[in-house]
This record gives sequence, structure tokens and C-alpha cells, in this order.
Amino acid sequence: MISHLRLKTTKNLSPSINMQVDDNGFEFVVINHKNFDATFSLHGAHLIHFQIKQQAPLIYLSKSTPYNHSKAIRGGVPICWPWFGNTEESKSKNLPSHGFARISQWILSAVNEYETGVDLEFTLTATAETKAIWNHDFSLTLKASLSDHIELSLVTDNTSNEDFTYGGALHTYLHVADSGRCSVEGLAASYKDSLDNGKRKNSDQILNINGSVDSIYDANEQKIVVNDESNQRKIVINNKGNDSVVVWNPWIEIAKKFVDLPDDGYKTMLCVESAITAKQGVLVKSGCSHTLKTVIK
Ligand code: TA6
Repeated sequence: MISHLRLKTTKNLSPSINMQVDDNGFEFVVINHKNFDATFSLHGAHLIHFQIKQQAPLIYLSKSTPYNHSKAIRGGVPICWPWFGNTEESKSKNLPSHGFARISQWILSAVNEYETGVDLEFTLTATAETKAIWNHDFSLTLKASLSDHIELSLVTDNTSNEDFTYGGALHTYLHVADSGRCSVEGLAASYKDSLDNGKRKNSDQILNINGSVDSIYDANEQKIVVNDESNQRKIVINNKGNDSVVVWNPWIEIAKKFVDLPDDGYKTMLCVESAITAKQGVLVKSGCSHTLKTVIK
């Protein structure tokens, strides 16, 4: 829900889409389509709200998250790029967790509205600031298609003269009625447990959420099904271009450590992420591109 945000319209882009800002000039793209409502922030090209009319929100957003350009918004679908989590290099240089894309100001580069939905494109290109952190020329495009489902494609274009590798994630925070009454099917048979030094473990056929979980599953071709039991719905996720699927819920004790997450926030969120977590990342040759995608219904 974003009703707690006090926004005012600055520009109408199409019948259902307008630009809005908060009291600090933080910019949002707000979509009020006849079938659904959605909101992106230009900060991070960050989908922070998606709700089909007469249904519960599909995306979780923390009511405690700040909206400022130095921090990532907690919730929504953060774009983690060009690395996942913290790498040896990012830690040694005290660089932001999950890369800089989600704390950068993107440009809304295309808007298209039609009977059943909307298509939006956001772009981020290399600057002196980004090259000081990650010394490559690139063009990053988020292609969002919203209708009765969410389709997000993150296209990495290598516009430099040399090859590069990248990691990251479409770090989706699903909204669920009660995470303790959720289960996840379709995950790979093996995962690395980030709560146990990344130890590789065999997984159960069905993952029941009943405590802190931070697991990196190998990607497989299967669809992932989240049984959001208390909402009496199943959320279906299909990913492409990922090498892993990350499932995260901080649960009670870890949630308390996040100032931008209410202490009970863990109850109504569950992260299921389309991710590239392999140490070597994905190679994008000079002049080529790679797409990381997630479809959520
Ligand atoms: O995707 C899971 C994870 O890497 C967790 O380990 C936790 O750190 C989470 O992301 C949130 O990271 P953030 O940098 O957004 O606080």
C-alpha cells in the first residue's frame, strides 16, 4: 500500500500514468489502470507497489522505509546490480550491498498504455560516479510490463570495448498474509544456506516458512509456486537468465535489526528472487547484452 505516502501529481503521462513527487521531491511513476494499481520510484527504477483490483497487494513495501537517494527502498523489487550481496571487492572498497543500481536515479525512457496494461522502460547509463565504483561503460534497461501479472526484464548492454561480468538480482519482496503459513514449491533439490556459512544442503520438496531463511537455490526450469495460504492464493514465479533463486525471510530476531523494516514486517513479506549469485557472474562480451527476467502472477 502506498496510501501513507503524501504524493502530488506533477505530470500526466497517459490516461492511467502520471509522475508524482513527495514533499522532498522524490519522484514516482504512479499507475492507476482500470484493472490494477502500481507505483515505481525513479530512484532505483524500483517497483514498490502492485495490486490487482479487489485483490491483496502482490508486492510488499515496508512502511518504515526511508525515501532518500542514499538508501535503497525496503521492499518492492530492488534491482541489485552489478553484484549480489557483498563481494570480496565490494567489501574491501566499502561499496553498497547489492550494487549501486538500486540507489541510482534512473530515467523513465518509454511509456505505453493499452487496454489490458502498461509497458514502461527505465534506463541507467554509466557516469563518472558509477565508473569510479565499477569501471565499465554500460546501459541498463528495466522493461516492465504490468497487466494481470508483473513482468520485469533487466537488460544489461555492454557498451564498453572490453568484456565484463556482472551479478545481481530482481530482489522481489512478495506481500503475503502470513509468512508463517506460506510454503514454496518448485525450488531446486540443492541450495546454499547463507545462514550456515553458505553450506550446501539438500532441500525438501516443499519449503515451509517457519523461521529465518536465507537460501540460494540452484536455478531450474521449473515454475516456483508460493502458497500464500492465508490469502487463499498461489503466487507463480517464472525466471529467466538467472543462475539461482534466493529465498529470504529475516523472521523475528533478524527483522529487529533492520531500522527500515517494522519488527513485525517479516510476517507479511517473503523474498523470492531471480538472481545471479555465482562468484564468476555472467559474462557479457563487448557490444553484447544479457537479460535477467522475472514474471510474477
Ligand atoms: O537476498 C537475501 C539477502 O542477500 C539477505 O542476505 C539480506 O542481506 C537481504 O538480501 C537484504 O539485503 P539489503 O542489502 O537489502 O539489506
